[in-house]
Amino acid sequence: MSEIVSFTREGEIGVITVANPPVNALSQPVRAGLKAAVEAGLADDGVQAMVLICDGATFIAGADIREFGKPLAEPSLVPVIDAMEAADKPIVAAIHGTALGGGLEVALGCHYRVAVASARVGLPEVNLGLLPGAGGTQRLPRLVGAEQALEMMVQGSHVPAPRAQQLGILDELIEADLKAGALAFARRVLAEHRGVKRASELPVAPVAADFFAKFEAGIARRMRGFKAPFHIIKAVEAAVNLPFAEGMQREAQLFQELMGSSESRAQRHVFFAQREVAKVPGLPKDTPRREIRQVAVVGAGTMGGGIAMNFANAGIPVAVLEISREALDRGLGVVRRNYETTASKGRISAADVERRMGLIRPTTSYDDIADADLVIEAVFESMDIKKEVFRKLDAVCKPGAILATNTSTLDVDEIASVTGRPQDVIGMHFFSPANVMRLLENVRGKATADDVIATVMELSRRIGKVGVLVGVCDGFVGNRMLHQRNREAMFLVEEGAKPEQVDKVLYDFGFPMGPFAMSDMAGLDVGYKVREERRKAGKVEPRESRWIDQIVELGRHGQKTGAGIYRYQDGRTPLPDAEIEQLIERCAREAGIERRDIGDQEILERCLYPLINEGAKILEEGIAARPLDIDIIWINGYGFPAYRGGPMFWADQIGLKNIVAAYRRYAEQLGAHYWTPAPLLEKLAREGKGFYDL
Ligand code: 3H9
Repeated sequence: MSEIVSFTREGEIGVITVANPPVNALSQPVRAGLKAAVEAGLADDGVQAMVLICDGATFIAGADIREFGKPLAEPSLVPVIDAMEAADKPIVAAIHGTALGGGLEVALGCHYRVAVASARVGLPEVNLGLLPGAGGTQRLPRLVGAEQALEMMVQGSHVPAPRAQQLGILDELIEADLKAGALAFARRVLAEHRGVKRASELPVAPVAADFFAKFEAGIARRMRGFKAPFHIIKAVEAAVNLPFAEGMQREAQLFQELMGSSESRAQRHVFFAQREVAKVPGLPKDTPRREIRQVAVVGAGTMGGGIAMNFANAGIPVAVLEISREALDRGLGVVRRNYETTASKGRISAADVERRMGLIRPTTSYDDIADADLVIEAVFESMDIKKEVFRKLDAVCKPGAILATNTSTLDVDEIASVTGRPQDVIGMHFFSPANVMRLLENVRGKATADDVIATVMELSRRIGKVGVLVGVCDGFVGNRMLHQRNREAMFLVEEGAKPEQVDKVLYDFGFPMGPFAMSDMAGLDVGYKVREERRKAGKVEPRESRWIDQIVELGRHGQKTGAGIYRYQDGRTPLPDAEIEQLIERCAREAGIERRDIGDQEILERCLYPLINEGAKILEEGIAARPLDIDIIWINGYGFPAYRGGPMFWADQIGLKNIVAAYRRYAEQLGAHYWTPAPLLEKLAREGKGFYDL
């Protein structure tokens, strides 16, 4: 037997132990080891039943995703599981940690399943653009019914053990030691002559004739663009309508289709990238961390309140500072209402609301935050005000406290320069709403110390965020790239596209909404102020599009004023507005632009290629360390569809030479100013490489 899978005996019970850290993934040696162990148990006359258990932090967490896309090394998983299920000696899966994907499928192939109460089980393949391909789509519906199985697989949810027992996935919860409990359970199975219970031999409960069509209609909008959820429905349909063996064939065929799909390739890339961002190049793994036991947030506005909620949610005490009592009460009132709304939806309890509010300590005095290990400034976006706050923090905060700014546009180094401790200063750019959005751009200044970076990156995870480290520049990574897209979107409309056409092209590409619907939601006055500041500072662009500014000057600031680029009858649904169309036509005439019909492909290229080009500049300048950092920012902060893998991954799929060729075409048509490819983009295209070859 291999060291990775061992077979031992405890009296009449054979114990199969998997030890393949970190998550006991089903790599080839595990599959081969499982097969050999079951054969050993069957061949040994002294063995009457078997227990399958795992070492380390978890039961098997799934197939080894790193093997995907490579030629399959025998044995494949399905025959291994089939052999386990076919065994005539009972096999008991003993689960702790997470039994996920292929891991749960192995357990479903066992005759019984027991687990500790803290364990969770699930079939999350959908998150990798896949479906459970080792019998999960056929066995789970036989245990829990088609609807429950579909819910679990389409959501990819991790079901807590007590709930899994109620559903019939688990036979028993073990209160004390898992191994001892599983052995006792196996002995009881023998004593009670319960024999082997094979999931594949169970019938599937029938469903209504229109059940699958209705289920599909129910997820169609939310899951648009993703392929796997719809393939999962087809597989479960097969479980209901076909004998087990035929259902397995259908599952295999659908699984193979997904495995070869661009959607799954992209989602697998995202899975690893999402973990890779936490590892900062050049920052040793053992960099010491500063301890963060209490936090303070300066500013109780929408942003400050949202930021504070993240810490309270994670059980970390957080002080919130405002200048006036009134502003403080208003801010914390909003926080309380947010929590109460969540509680009213049943997502947290009333006691949770009080516990979290209890962790938030309001104050109007800087002296009260002197002991904080981390202070996050979230005041009005003005350099002068921020500098004033940092001078005060420098004066009162204890030595070693981390001083963070939530600025989204200002120079972190300039803010740090007013303190006597620039090494302790860092940017933590939360996205709005800060208690919901998972992205956190952590901005390293010139002087930021390594242990400050390491601490903040780790803390990001602790508060449930995806922290990505970026450097200082105008707009950092996300907004700097967004600016490129928004500029072209405005030009396109001036040249003849309709706002709703531009929005539809980007919505169909997979964004949750187009740039104009997004601007209306965020408020048009925000961008207006930025542009005004730029104009005042004499920063004139070679081409300025004035139509959105004229909309703002009409008092139409977006959804909050009931009208913006669109009009809103119900307050939320954007409707095209003839008045705005006329305004756009007039602006175009005044700018001497001859309007024309613009095709969807041009809209897509002109909105997204400049994003990629800016990404290339960001890489060249070292503002982002790797293309994957940019991809994760865009997926978590800007709704870039995960099934396209992020802008840089997507660019590689299109081929950089095709993007450069489009740049040349647009340079001829529109001038070179905005259409000169970044040197890095041009170089990679010339060499026939992609960003991920860097
Ligand atoms: C499947 O099963 C297909 C079958 O239906 C059909 C087959 C025919 N493989 O997340 P963490 C690595 S599809 C390889 O930071 P946590 C991960 O990259 C699979 N590696 O820990 C990281 O490596 P590193 C269905 C894997 O404690 C390290 O383990 N299963 C795999 O926060 C630690 O991971 C899933 O989709 C894997 N399957 O969370 C489950 N999983 O240290 C995916 C993890 O080098 N996994 N790694 O960066 C998870 O959801 C979480 O990892 C888990 C632990 C909850 C298990």
